[in-house]
Amino acid sequence: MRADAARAAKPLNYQEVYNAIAEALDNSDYDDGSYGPVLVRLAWHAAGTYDKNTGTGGSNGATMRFNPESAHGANAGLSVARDLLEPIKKRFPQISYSDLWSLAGVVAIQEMGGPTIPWRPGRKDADTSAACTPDGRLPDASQAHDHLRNIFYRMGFNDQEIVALAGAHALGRCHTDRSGYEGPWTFSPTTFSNSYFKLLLSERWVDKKWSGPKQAVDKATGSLMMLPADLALINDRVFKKHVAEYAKDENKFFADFAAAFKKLEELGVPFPENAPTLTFNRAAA
Ligand code: DDH
Repeated sequence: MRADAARAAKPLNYQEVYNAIAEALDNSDYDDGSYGPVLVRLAWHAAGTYDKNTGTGGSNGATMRFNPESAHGANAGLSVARDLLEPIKKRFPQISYSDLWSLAGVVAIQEMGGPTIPWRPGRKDADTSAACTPDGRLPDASQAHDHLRNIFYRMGFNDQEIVALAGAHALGRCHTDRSGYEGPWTFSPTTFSNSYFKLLLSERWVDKKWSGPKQAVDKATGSLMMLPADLALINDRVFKKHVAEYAKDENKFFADFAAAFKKLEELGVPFPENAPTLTFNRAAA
């Protein structure tokens, strides 16, 4: 048997795949020093296309490999994350792209100090672009609470889950050459924490003075940002109640985020009946 074939026949040890992704996260020349945030965004955009009424979209299929989905405006910049995972796909050819992308989200969150997220393998890749979802299924950052509810209710989430998931904006930043927006949400964009909720409530958010799209900056330093869709979480009574709860209680946020992110990653996935639920040890621990 050739070496490749022998490797392909061996059952996959997902903790080994986890460790390989964890090793690829740090790069001092990229953004804030980690590919973690953009991997989380890849996992979320692959899954967040789900429509519970038609059963279409979701992380199964990894249809963002294909045009037109790869070229949807919301997915600008995500080729960075897909390309980063390519050598890992080559090293572990048995894993599907759709499992690899969703596992990468789990790895990034855990390695950046977030909660343990139970994960199940079993996603299968689509062969052609025929399964690509139409543009417009992911949230539009310029819009407010009604839009958020329409988008996330379509996936099957409730108000509390919408707020918990938005806490991922503790991580990463906006790039003018991707979304058109600019800046990070928190002072520690490679650490998973409840800072996003704390800052939403503690800072004064004012319009950024620039020729770019409407966004807010913190009045005190001008170095942090909020999208109109972020501010919608404190301009709506029900959303704001959850923001306040998560700002006060990080453990509660971690528990609720882990549950909601697992649900997101599993939307519409026809797992084999015997698919085990796995949890992974942190490589950095
Ligand atoms: Fe987000 N997000 N997101 N987001 N997101 C952006 C970046 C990141 C919205 C818009 C943007 C979630 C929800 C929303 C992450 C995770 C998650 C950017 C900037 C925009 C714009 C992209 C760029 O310029 O590079 C909107 C709108 C919503 C919403 O309305 C709810 C959710 C649910 C998650 C999640 O992971 C569960 C992460 C991480 C980033 C940082 C990416 C990076 O490269 O850094």
